[in-house]
This record gives sequence, structure tokens and C-alpha cells, in this order.
Amino acid sequence: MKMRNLVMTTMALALAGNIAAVYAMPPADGANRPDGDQHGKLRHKVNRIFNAVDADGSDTITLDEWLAKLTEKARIHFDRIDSDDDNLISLDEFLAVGHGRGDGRGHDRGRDHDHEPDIDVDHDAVRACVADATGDDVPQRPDRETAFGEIDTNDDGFIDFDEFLAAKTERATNRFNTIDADSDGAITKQELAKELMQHRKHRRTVRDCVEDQRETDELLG
Ligand SMILES: [Ca+2]
Ligand SMILES: [Ca+2]
Ligand SMILES: [Ca+2]
Repeated sequence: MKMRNLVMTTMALALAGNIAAVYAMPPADGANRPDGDQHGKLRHKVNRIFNAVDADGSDTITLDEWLAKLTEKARIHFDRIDSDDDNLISLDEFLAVGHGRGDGRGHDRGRDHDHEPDIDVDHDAVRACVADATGDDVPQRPDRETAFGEIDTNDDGFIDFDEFLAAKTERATNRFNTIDADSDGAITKQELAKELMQHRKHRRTVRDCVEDQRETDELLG
């Protein structure tokens, strides 16, 4: 099953999430070293992640710790999407994610917009702009009905928590392996800092591309 297209976050992305997460992250490489005040902020952010995920306080994050935290987050995320509390995510519930503004439930606010950005954005154009700026290919995501079908692996028309968690786990494991740059099975603060810098840079690129598009729209009237 293909899980990379799911509507999900990993811990690192969740901390910085916004529209940028919609567009594929290039592999971490040669992120600029932060300096001054920015360096201090980044260090605090890295420390916050470690405090939350490094369960045994060893100053490294293992895959087990990563996935334990993921499971905790997945339960919360699942329950938010499962708006009728029947412990299954229907297609309607799934499609409502990211379109919850004004639905009266209020719990969509401030979440998942990193996966489902504003409807007036031309995502193909943003993808092309990001690819042009970074030199990396930006894969297209499937539509949400296709994504639903990929998570619903037993094809019963609903996503149960096991399916949901399996999808998240595959994605989170891939993320872990990307961040664990030396492949020693543990994420250090340095590895995470590098990834966050890379992610931040990517976000800036996406933001610039979206802004260009909006300004063009405004100029066109
Ligand atoms: Ca439900
Ligand atoms: Ca199912
Ligand atoms: Ca490592």
C-alpha cells in the first residue's frame, strides 16, 4: 500500500506545519547552519521535540520512541476526524478534513491545513514553482478519495484505527529514516536540527510561490 500521500503529519512536520507540508520535502542535505538568535530558537525547538519524544531521556530518539509518540498522536487525530464517534472514519468524515472551517464543530481550526491548503491556490502551479526554485521534483498527491482508498486497505469503505495507524506508521518510519542521516537507528539533536532547518527553508520557498500566485491574482483583478 502506498502511504506517502496520506493526510498525516509526523512530529517534526507538525511543529512547523502549514501549507508547505503539502509539497514534498526534498531530502535533508547541506542545510545552512543557523546563527545568532535564530540558532537559539532552533535549539529550543529541538529540545522541545526531544523532551516530548525521547521517553528514556537518553538524548537520542529511537524508532520505538518515535512510533510510540506517533501512536499517541494518531489516536487524537483519528478521534478528531471521526466526528460521529463510531470509531470508524467514513469517506464523508475524511473529506471534511480541512474543509471544517465554519462547520460549527470548531475542532478543525488550526489543524490539518498543512495538508489541505486554501482552495483558491493553484497547487499545480505552486508545485511547478517549488520544483523550479529547488531543482527537486515535487510529486503530485492523489485526490482525497484516492487517498482514502489507499488507507482503507480491507476495502470495507471505512478507515478503522488499525488502518489509520498502519498508514501513519509507514510514513513516520520513512521520515525517521530520512532524519536519521547516519542510519545508526537513532535521531540525535543535530540530525533533527538539520532537518528542521531544511524544512524551514522549504516552507519559505512554498510560501514565496503561493504569495507570488496571490499577488498575480490581485494584479489581474
Ligand atoms: Ca465515524
Ligand atoms: Ca477499512
Ligand atoms: Ca542517527
